[in-house]
Amino acid sequence: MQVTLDKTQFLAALKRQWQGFGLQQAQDMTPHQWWQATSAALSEQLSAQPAPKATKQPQRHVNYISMEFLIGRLTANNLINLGWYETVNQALKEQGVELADVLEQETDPALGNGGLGRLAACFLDSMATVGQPATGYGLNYQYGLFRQSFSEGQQQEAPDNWHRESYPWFTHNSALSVDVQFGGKLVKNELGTEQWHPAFSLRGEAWDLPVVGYKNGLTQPLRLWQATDVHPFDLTLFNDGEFLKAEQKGIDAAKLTKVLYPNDNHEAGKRLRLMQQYFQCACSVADVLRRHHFLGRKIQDLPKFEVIQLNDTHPTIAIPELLRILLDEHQLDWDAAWAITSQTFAYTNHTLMPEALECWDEKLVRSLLPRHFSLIKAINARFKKVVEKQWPGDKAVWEKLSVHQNKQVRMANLCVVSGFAVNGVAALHSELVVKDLFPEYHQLWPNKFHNVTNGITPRRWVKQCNPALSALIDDTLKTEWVNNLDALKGLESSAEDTAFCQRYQQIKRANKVRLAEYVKHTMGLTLNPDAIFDVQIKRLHEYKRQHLNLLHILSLYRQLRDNPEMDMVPRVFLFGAKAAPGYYLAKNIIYAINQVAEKVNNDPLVRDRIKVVFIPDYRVSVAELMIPAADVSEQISTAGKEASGTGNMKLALNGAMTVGTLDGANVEIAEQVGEENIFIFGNTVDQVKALQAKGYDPLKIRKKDKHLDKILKELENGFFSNGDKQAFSLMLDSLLGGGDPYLVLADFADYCAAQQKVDALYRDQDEWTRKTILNTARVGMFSSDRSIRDYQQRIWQAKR
Ligand code: NBG
Repeated sequence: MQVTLDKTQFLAALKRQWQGFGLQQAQDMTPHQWWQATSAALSEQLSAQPAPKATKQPQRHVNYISMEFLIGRLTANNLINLGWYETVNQALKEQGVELADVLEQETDPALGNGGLGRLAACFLDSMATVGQPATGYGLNYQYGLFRQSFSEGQQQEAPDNWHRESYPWFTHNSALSVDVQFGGKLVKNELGTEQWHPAFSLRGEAWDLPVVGYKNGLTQPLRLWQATDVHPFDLTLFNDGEFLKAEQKGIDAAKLTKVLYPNDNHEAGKRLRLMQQYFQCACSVADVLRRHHFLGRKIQDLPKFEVIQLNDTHPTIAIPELLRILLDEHQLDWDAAWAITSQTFAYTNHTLMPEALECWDEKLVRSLLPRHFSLIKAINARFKKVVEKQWPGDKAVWEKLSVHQNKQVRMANLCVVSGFAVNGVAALHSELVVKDLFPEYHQLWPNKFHNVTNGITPRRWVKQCNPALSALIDDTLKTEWVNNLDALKGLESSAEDTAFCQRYQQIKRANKVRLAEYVKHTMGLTLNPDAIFDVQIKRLHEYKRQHLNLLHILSLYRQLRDNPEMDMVPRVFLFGAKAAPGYYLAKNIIYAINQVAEKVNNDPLVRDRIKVVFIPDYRVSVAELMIPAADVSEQISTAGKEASGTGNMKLALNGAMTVGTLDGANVEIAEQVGEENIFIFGNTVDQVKALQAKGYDPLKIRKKDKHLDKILKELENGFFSNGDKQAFSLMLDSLLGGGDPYLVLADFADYCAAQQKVDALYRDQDEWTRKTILNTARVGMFSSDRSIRDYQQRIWQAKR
């Protein structure tokens, strides 16, 4: 049941806000204060809604623990999901203010790196929408993902202080605080049982954001833990005259949730990171148990009512934490405690990249969490018996499967051994998880392994970011499709309707104009909205191969200079990507793209047929502008490396044609839209494996391909870098001397061929439009509502 907003009450709440700012009238507010006041007033109105009647809960409550929730701006999203947008729009208009302008004032809460964190945000939205009872658990970072700018083409990082202390959607309930212990030692008591004597403790405060279901009256919490000291102010020191030191402990504690680690698909391995992980898990597990006890339920029934979903291995330490509480505080015996634990946890794997699979140094784990380390060893010892039974005397298998090996704790293994379910995030990825990553585990427990293909929320990724397209779909389908995305199938016949095609085309063009205005405003560059907008937006990573895209640009530029009259459809190559600050090769690729952009964009010979634009500080709100404006979606990772991808889904849904490898969810997108409506190129997973097995040599490819050789030479000889021959050496060394681990050169020719097909098709605007409409119509299965229903059926609510 949708809840309604009373305009008079909203205006009264708004008034309380500006009065709180000490102003005489609403009109005295700055634009930012308008956003602040509007959001705070809405937050107040939302909190005042009566809680929906608790249903007799037949389903397990989902506790989704994730180090990252890349939620993006909330005010617009909440207005849409609440169904309050129009009322508030009207109310503000009467005050002479445009809601759309007000919404632009919000700083993105950037509490995640990329796909993994954004997926978590989409899943919360979908769980609230489909009525899956859930709590999201994360950390309330003071600084989100760094802000990116470019200085002479090089990435610069600045801290992202998003002002969590004044973010209007937070509610804080001090009754929910949890104290978390660290360090110290284990002492055996007279009975020989281990007792943990921790060295220090920190307090976790619960800061909640509302996750609003789409027009169903349901709101669930995203609970973000924030660290403070248990005794933030030391009165003894203060009384001794040490005024500055008196607050020192509080300041130290606050360091824990100061900053998000800026790595994507790469483990950080640092002590502070492990502390963050444990802090988050300890707070969250305590919270789950508190709710369980509050409802008067028996501890043995925990798995009947609760499931803890681990978003990648980052929250793995929650497993020994629950076990510890059951053994040490509830005094259960091992079998009882293990039965509960192993039925409560489920684990999602998000990557096969070896450098992203977390392993913790045993010394670190032991010093920070001695009791947990001891429990991990106990889990491992018991598991050894299982392995010994299946593979008697096979040392190699044990070395592979063991949870604790070579002085390392392997988090993924701990998850598989201790959880009741493991899933990958796209069909191909889940197959590789079973075949390449965990084959022996699969042999042991075939029923533990599942696939749940990722999805995206249509609320943010069409309704909110592409209002014109949403209106067209409303007019055409005349039914609610935003929470039933399969309904888009009904648009297939419209692909043959001229009037519809025209409107669809006009909407795309208007979205391109809107993006061009943003680029003009922020970068001073003029874009031609009639050019193909070719978009690659994702973290910067070698395996995602932004440098393959760059080589194609260089190929076109070379051809234009060889043949200045060459007939090509003008193209704007748009990039958005952050590189982890310590990932120098990725930063070198950014630099290379920017240097090429500088040259190409200013070469009169090019006559704007190629434009290269690296939009700085790519983030959710920028994605919301770029995705509706894209004609081409670049999904060009080396086959087998991208677990799923979710940008690919957003772009196809908003009417971009995909140029992609058979990797991750691209495989399923191709199945859905039909091979004739997507540009697939490149080596497949099996071909990649075969190439590498027989000893792939990029230099041979270079030797054979004269055109490619010329392009590479121009990167090497300083043509794009004012004579500096070393400017791109990190990138070039990896491509050439380094053996090209991601097979960029191996896919280059086929990639260029696919791009030629793009050029040819775009000339036939009717055919192009028809195909993009079919993309929109056929990607309904990539709604995250469907992902959540799959989780329910296959994992959370499955019969056990
Ligand atoms: C990322 C994958 C993406 C995938 C998202 C969400 C990590 C560890 N993995 O392909 O690289 O779409 O997870 O599942 O960030």
